Amino acid sequence: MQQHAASPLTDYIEYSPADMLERSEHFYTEIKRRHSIRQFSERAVSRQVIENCIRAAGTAPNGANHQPWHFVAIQSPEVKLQIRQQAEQHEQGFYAGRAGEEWLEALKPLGTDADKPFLQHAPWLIAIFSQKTSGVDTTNKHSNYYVHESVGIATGFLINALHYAGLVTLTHTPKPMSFLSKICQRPDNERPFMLLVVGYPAADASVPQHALTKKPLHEILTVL
Ligand code: IYR
Repeated sequence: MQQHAASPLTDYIEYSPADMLERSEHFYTEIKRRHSIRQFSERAVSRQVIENCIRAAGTAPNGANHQPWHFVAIQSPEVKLQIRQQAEQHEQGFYAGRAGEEWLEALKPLGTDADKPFLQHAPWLIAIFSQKTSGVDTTNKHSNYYVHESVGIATGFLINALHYAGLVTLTHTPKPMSFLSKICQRPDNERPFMLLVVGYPAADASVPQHALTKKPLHEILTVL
């Protein structure tokens, strides 16, 4: 390796092979309880919980440690309403035909439509932005690398952290999403990546049966 400033690894924890197996099983059991939820309760969620989950997302591996992301956590009823109205306006065009027949057919088992009440009623929306430029110094002069991969991993960490805390989420990607940049007043070097809806499930929340069927291991795994 090239010369570089480094600190010793002090926080690694080694588990016995038996504990490792148990932990891997436990994690799978935990994460398979995570579902995309579209019916949210209006119950409040504390800002500290959201902040801790964003801290967790910010530890994600990423290109050259430029950390090319920004999170906007929205609890303001006015801003949520604005987001709902604009998202629904775009989604109406999408469902009225812009999506195309094949895409609309693929969405039928999920039961989705242009109506997005959760954008107004869930306690938090987290708008995730990716940064094409910035570098570590945020002077905005440097390129970022593997931006989509990096922000995708950070978003995965965030979804995981929120699930671990006991909250439910929906990954929402209104199309187009550029209205989010304006509403959230984000600079030119940023693009909206995803809108995460966060909160408690409504008492009558449901999961589309279609979404519960996961490909078996032999289909998703090749061991060489
Ligand atoms: N963005 C739309 C459509 C949609 C697209 C996919 I791919 C989904 O998995 C679910 C929905 C919407 O949110 O309704």
